[in-house]
Amino acid sequence: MSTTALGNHILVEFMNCDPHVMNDVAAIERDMVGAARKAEATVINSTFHHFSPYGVSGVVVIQESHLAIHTWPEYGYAAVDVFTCGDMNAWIAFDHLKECFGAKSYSAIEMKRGSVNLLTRNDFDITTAREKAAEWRNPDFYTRNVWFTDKDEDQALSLRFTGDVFFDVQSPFQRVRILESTKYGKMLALDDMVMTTIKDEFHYHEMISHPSLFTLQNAKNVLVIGGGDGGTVREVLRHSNIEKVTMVEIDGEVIKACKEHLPEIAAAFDDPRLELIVDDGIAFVKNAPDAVYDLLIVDGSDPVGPAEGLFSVDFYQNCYRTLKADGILVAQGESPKFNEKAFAELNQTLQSIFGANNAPVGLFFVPTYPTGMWSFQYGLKGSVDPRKVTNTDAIKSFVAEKGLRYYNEDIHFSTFALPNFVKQLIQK
Ligand code: SPD
Repeated sequence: MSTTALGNHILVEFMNCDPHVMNDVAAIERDMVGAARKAEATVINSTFHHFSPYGVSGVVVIQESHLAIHTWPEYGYAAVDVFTCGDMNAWIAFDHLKECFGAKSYSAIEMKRGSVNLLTRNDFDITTAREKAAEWRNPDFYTRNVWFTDKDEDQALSLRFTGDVFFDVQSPFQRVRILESTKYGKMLALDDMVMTTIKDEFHYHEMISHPSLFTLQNAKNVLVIGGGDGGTVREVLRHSNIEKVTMVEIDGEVIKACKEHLPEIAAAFDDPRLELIVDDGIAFVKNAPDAVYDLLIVDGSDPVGPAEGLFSVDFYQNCYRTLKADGILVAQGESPKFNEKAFAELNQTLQSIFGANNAPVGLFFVPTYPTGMWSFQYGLKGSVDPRKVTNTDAIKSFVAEKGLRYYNEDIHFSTFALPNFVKQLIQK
């Protein structure tokens, strides 16, 4: 590729093609993606549409730019363009498509795009660009089809969002964003993972806190690691017996974003019983004294990036040490369907530290997490066990008085009922 142009664009007319192929959206998508791969492009995504009664349009987005097509089967014709940058050879894609489409004739022109001699290079400042994007609001006359996708290599959960970005900051730890999803309202995303949304956050925050607090009955001193959105401490502080909550969140940008844009979740940061520390939770627990906490909650994100250490044996050994004799640990336990390995390994860790019968798992549902099925995993240091509570009347009146929307006395027990495949994942 010449360094005098940014890109190379070939515009192709394929004529006298097989009309059936020209009307077969699946075959055309396969051939276009195949052409990109044959030319050693990195395929990012493809979108193809079949028109009624005939005609296909589609685009393959590649790391090196794009391939696009529009077909008129009734004329056996396809208009194709291949835009490339870097070392990719667009003519390899051309040859592949000519063969796949059975084109008996064709014409093509090649253009260099973005003549470097005519352009001035700017220093591109990503922070300014993101600030500008965050200021932009949809004036309502654009129809958007923008999706936020939380995924691994094989599965995903996508939420449509308005395109409005309220906060977008690359912190030293992760990309922190507040976006607006159409169904679930504003949401916090860390890197490309959904953390919480306005409309379903209560599933998570009620279930991370109330089952263990009703088990302990009179917890006074609580440590929360992570939980920067504030939802967990909001729920813990609903209990009048709590005297002190220490919350240690590594990323101050998460707290800032949620205070500004998710005030319904970040609702208890001003409670005088809360001590908020912006620091590394793993180091905090390592240096914490022995036997001081009634309850230790690990409200971390997934085991990539800054939360990776929240899944280590070392960390949970320190959690065990700093709990009181009858103390309880509750940790964000991942999904037995989305992340079986992390789910099972965490349980093995907890079993090895707290004992095989002292590491129960509670399942609950979060519609905005991949697969919807999520877990909290417990470590019971003493004999106090959430599966054996008897104070259901206290739960009932608390639920009614506080207007809880997920947790109740039935859910308290049913969360610990596990499908067989989950039991197998965590067998002793
Ligand atoms: N994949 C999502 C894992 C959830 C992690 N914590 C969410 C924070 C809510 N306080």
